[in-house]
Amino acid sequence: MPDSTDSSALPALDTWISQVQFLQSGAKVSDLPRAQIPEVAIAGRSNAGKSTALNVLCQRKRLAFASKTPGRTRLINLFSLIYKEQEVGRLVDLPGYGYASVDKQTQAQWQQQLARYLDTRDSLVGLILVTDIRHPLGPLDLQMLDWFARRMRPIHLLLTKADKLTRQQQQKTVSEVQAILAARQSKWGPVSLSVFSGLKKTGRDPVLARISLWLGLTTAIPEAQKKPADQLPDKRPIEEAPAQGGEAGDETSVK
Ligand SMILES: Nc1nc2c(ncn2[C@@H]2O[C@H](COP(=O)(O)OP(=O)(O)OP(=O)(O)O)[C@@H](O)[C@H]2O)c(=O)[nH]1
Ligand SMILES: [Mg+2]
Repeated sequence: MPDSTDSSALPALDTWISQVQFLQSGAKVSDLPRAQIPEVAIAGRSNAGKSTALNVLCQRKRLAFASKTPGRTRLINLFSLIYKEQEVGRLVDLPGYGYASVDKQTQAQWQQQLARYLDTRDSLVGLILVTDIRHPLGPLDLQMLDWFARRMRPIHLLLTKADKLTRQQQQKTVSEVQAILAARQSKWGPVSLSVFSGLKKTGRDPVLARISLWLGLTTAIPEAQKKPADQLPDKRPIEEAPAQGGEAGDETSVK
């Protein structure tokens, strides 16, 4: 944790995010370290590109395991953002939802832990929802948004695999998605969005800006990080997880 007397501003996250370190994996939320450090989680449909996005954001090749086989990430993986030898935030790579090719019991266990993490983790300060720009906001993503919005945490929708579309197609999709977000704003709250490509490594800046904002890294060392976890807002009982099956540059905030 940063020294409480340190009031100096942190340099831009981009200049030190690559210092990120693997912290711990857990099959269950109860296996995770105490919720004392603010966490930004990366969720989305299986194979959407979550682990790749994490690697590219951190400018690291194999920090998180990415694979063309859906269901690659099976654990909740925590990574520490280290600045001047102090842990100032965490990034969390989550298992995907909607992957049908594992047995039902395993699938149910992942989903239960994913839901439990998103629903109860006190230190969760924001969610990056990764969705494939070619078929964004599928039924499961919509369900996730409906469900997660109750936690009143900010959400950033990352339209990834942008390299698969032309610039014009990207813009069309962004407009369509913005219209959906605007129509559901009363339910979901403001959801920001940006376009990304893990392959081309483009679109990092808007996401890093969100992460910085949520972790309070834009100005001085954030007060939120000096508070015990139980002072962070909102803790609600677990409800049913989003069901199986759906899908998920330029900063394009709909705020
Ligand atoms: N063309 C393209 N392929 C991508 C991009 N991002 C990820 N991929 C590919 O999509 C596949 C899945 O990527 P992952 O990052 O493992 O996806 P994930 O969401 O972490 O998947 P699970 O852990 O299984 O839920 C891999 O074959 C990646 O190389 C992208 O921006 N462009
Ligand atoms: Mg993954």
